[in-house]
Amino acid sequence: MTTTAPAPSPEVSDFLASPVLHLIDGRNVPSASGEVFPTVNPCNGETLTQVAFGGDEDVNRAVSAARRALDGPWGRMTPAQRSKILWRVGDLLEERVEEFALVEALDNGKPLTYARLVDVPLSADWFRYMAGWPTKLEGSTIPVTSTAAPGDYLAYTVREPVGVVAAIVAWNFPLLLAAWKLSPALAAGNTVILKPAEQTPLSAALLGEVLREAGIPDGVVNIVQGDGENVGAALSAHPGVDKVSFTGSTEVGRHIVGAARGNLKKVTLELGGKSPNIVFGDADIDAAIEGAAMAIFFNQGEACEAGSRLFVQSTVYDRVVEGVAEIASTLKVGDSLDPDTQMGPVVSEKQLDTVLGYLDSGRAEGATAVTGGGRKGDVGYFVEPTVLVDTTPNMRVVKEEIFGPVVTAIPFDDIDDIVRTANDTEYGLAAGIWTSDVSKAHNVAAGIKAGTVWINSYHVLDPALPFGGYKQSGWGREHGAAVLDAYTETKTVILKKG
Ligand code: TXE
Repeated sequence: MTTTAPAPSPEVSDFLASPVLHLIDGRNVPSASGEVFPTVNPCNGETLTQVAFGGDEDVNRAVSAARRALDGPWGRMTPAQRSKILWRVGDLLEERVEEFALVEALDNGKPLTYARLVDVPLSADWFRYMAGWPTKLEGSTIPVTSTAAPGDYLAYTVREPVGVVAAIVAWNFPLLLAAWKLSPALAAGNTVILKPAEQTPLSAALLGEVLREAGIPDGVVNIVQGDGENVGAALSAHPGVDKVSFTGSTEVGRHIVGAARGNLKKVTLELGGKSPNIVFGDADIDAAIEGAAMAIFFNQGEACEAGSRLFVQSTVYDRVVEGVAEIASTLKVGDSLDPDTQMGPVVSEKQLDTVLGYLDSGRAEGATAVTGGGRKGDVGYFVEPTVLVDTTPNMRVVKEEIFGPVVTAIPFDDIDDIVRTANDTEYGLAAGIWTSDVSKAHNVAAGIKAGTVWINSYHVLDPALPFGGYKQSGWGREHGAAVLDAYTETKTVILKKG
């Protein structure tokens, strides 16, 4: 694949010139074992730099540092002081937007243009939104009325941090997912060990610099790099960790729940999806076509809420499929640093094999690719934006999360049937509805079993809006006021009055 990509900036070249270390107790340190692993640019498979490969000892040190920091200056800070620091993190991210965007694009493969417009500014938004919460975590005064507790009582609740939080994140939005975990955890006064995905360790290391510069005390945020089998599993099972907040596959979510049983640590999970995107005949069809394409092809289809099952009312099916296929075939797929690129490669060779495996299985089971259907080029991990038709409900491409730029387009006639079909999945993260009939929109939204339903829009995420999954798409909600419940314990205090 040809590229007109610019060379990385001097700051980023300097950053990549030495191995990326862990951040433990305020210091950048190598692994206790001295081991490193490479992180590669998915546009060409070349190594970007080496990264410390964490193990048990690094995890133990990070957990001890986080435990100590709970009772240190962080625990003694006023909520207003914590607010200021979180706001400053947002400012610093914005100041260094170019550097963060470049690192994210190189490491993940997403277009630099989108990293600059979406990943970095949204991460700043999250820190700023959450900066408002420390001063608003209130308890309440509650009347005691039980017949078993005669007497005059004063009872009230206070919100306290859960304690030491392990934040284990995926590789599709490395910086943003870290912001989704860190900003509410810190707003609520917790300390954190962040484990970035091994495919995309870089932006977290830069975030570590920003957090320290903003005034986060030593040990409050620790970053342990490495893989899931070693670092992720050790954190999930660690008796010194009070809570795990995870974003990743449903399969690993199950492992984490199992590992967390030892000390019954709190667990919240943001997992996979196979979200329905439903276009009715009365929709603004041009907007629906564009929305349906963006719902699946944004971020190479590597989005947990991607609209990967496109249901279209029969009356407009041909037009919508043709329109989405037209967009797919004209999307500029290329090097993440090329300013014209609209879609980059998938994140890794493993992910490329997974997506190509699904395309093979779809073909073998009788599906047809209207456009795309294979790998693009032979350098890097590029996949053609693909629209599949002639599917049946039991095909793997219809049932399983592909996590690549592949959509199945399926016709429907009846509104009751479509709600049933849309819900015929083990997932329940998100859904889209395209119609100009307001009653229909709300009726269908009421019937859909998913944590987020977009009407005449898609992928709209906001720090104030709860986000999370029904069914096997997760436990708990992130963002908004809802996420603070997941990062606080409520203590009830009861005083018998004199
Ligand atoms: O994710 P993993 P993978 C889905 C998507 C994708 C599939 C596989 O369908 O094709 O998952 O991706 C850490 N204990 N999603 O294998 O393994 C790991 O190191 C503790 C959807 O890359 O779930 C990384 O930091 N942690 C998803 C994180 O889990 C473990 C986004 C996620 O990696 C661990 C990503 C273990 N035993 C993939 N094993 C979404 N919800 O958006 C791994 N990890």
